[in-house]
Amino acid sequence: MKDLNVIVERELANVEGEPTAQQLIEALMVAVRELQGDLEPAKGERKLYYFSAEFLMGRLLRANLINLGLLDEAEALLAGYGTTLAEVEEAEPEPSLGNGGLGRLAACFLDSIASLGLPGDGVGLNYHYGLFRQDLSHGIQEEHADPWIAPQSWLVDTGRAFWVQLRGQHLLAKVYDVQIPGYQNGVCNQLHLFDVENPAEPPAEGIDFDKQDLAGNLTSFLYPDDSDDAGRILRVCQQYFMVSAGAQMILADLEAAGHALTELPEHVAIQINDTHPSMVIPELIRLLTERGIDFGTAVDLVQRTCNYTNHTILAEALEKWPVSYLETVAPQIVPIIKKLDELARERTDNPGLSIWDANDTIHMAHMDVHFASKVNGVAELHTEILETSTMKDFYDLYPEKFTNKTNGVTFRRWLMGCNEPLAQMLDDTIGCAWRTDANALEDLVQHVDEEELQNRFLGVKYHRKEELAKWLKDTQGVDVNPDAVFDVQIKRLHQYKRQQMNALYAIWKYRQIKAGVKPARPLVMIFGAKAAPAYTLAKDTIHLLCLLSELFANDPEVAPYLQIVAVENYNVSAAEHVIPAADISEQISLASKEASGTSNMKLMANGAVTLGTMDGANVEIVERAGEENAYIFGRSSEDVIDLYDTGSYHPWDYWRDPEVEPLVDFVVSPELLSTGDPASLSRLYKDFIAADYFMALLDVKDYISTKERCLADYENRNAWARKALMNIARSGHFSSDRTIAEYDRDIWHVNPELGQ
Ligand code: H53
Repeated sequence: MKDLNVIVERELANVEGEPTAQQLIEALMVAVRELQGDLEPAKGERKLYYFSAEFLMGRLLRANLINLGLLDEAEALLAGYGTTLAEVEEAEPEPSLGNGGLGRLAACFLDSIASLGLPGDGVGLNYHYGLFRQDLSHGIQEEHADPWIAPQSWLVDTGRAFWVQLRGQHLLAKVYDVQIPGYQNGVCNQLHLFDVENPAEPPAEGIDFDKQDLAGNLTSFLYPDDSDDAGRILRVCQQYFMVSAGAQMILADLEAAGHALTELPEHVAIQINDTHPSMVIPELIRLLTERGIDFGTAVDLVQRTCNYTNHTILAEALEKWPVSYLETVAPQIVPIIKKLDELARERTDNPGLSIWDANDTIHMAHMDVHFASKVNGVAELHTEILETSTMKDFYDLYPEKFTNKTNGVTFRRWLMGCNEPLAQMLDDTIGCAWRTDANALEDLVQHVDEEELQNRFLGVKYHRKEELAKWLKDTQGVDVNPDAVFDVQIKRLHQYKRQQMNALYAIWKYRQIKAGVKPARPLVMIFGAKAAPAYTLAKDTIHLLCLLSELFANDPEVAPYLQIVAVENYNVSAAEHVIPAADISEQISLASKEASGTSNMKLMANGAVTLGTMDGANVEIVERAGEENAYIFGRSSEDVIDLYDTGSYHPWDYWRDPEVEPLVDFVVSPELLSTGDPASLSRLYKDFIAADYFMALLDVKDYISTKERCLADYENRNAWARKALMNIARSGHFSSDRTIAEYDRDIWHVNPELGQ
């Protein structure tokens, strides 16, 4: 049996003097990789392949040590070198293979699949420069390449490769694996990441690259700028590269296991994560027919194998590609898509459900719904909206396909890993059962009235706030006061998530303070958000937040009471610092627009209280935590859908309100214009008064008064602690172990113990 200490010692044998953090991390990575290499993948008759354009894995050393049951041993080893894992892990590069919720969900799912002992691997792309590294030093978002692949990384070169025919060239897709160990169960599954053979060097500046150099740049960046045709075609190339290599790998595995191709659905389940991997459907059909199976049979086999998860009702995220793009990228699948469209038209005469529309546009989600076995939304409300509104005609056609699978997060990373003091408090109060079954957190309900526990919780939270303060000081040079309320909004920057409404609150609070209304306690508003590089209004909002941050910091009347902190380059590692320290969880999307949200779940499990709308999974969170333990405001999703349907929302009905107008006007005030970019600020201003597509002004007054009520309640520290404890106690439902067990029960049927 190999031993962590022995391998680390072997790796450090040639180091002279004290090893650096970098050397310690590398030695530990080698050791963990070797130990994981000796574990077996989960086995069964049927195996899941989870296809996703994003896997936001985060750092893996701590997570893997936890799952291997070696965390204490590693800490003891590091103590021998006078250091701790928390200190050295800052040297571990974070793979940035995702944007936000969708990618992080995929990572949580892989952890749960392995931990439940289910046969299931991830399939994705190995972007060399990831999403981008965000630089806020000039008060705007600047993007840089984020090369994360160091000589010691978690990638294992498998030596496998598949040829993909793309844009008239043949490209070799090499397979790199990232090991995915289960939680103390001896299982190790894999995430397969495809990569081009000869990747190009990183760009010297920014994130632009030669879009024509397909062979070199195909796996350079996640979601290359798609504001022009070349960028969009490159995205389609990435998607086809991923699904073609993935489909070939699946058929190769099937045949290697001695099965006939006609047995595909008995041995394989495919999950299509959003529409990015949708071309796996025609590609698999193509590969099967190429291998002698007739078209009708191939369609049936693929349909019984594939399932689709929808993560959004925003039209922009439901991909539609012009036929001409597909003709350019992969003409070999175009006749197949044509035939699938014809089959779909035999099933319905509703032209709104066609795959190939009259404008020669291919609707990827339509192809998924027609040719997948199951279609799921990611929270109860979201699935209901799909069924009754955005996909109503599909639901009427195929009611049996639709199912809800409310998202979840892995408590191994998001509680055990990132918040040891809180985990220890839970162990001491209710025992350790919650570590393998998050539902056991429910036992905490019996203790929420204990003053001693409330005080201990407040102590843990304060300690985590001090730690966040130290991290912010070390990484960004920002001072924050741990006695302040930490009010946290962490998510991609998007108008539907309404960071701009939160900015209006900040303006309101600033004006209050300037008018002499001093808050009982300082408020630190913490934002973590990246904007898509081509999304102008989102970048304008970041600029506004940076300007407000500076304005408050430089005003001695305001600085002691109000601060905005924009966490630069917000990513998984930053989240692991911010989430345990949060008091308030801002979940303020326009009702009906957030499919689920997952930061809401992580923050809940770490004892933050939700301030939010009845949207996405917030609904289920509040249902469990109790309305008295959350702060809910804003119009309902029914009202909002009705406003859209009738076209009756006009911002000008709201912004002239005497309480709202000064807030909106402040966006173009001399205070901000003196240091800000006038073009950017006036774009935001005009958007508020003339468009406000996501109705920030509709809810802003209710938002402000609810937030004030929340802040007032915060002053009763023990009553607040009780609310937080109730949230933790009722968070078990949002474990991705529960979500994955449901996917398996209703969709995949891969659990060898349950049988098919
Ligand atoms: O997926 C999360 C949801 C969240 C939703 C997000 C998402 C992306 O991150 C990217 C594309 C997309 O269509 C949806 O916005 O509400 O929690 C996981 O389901």
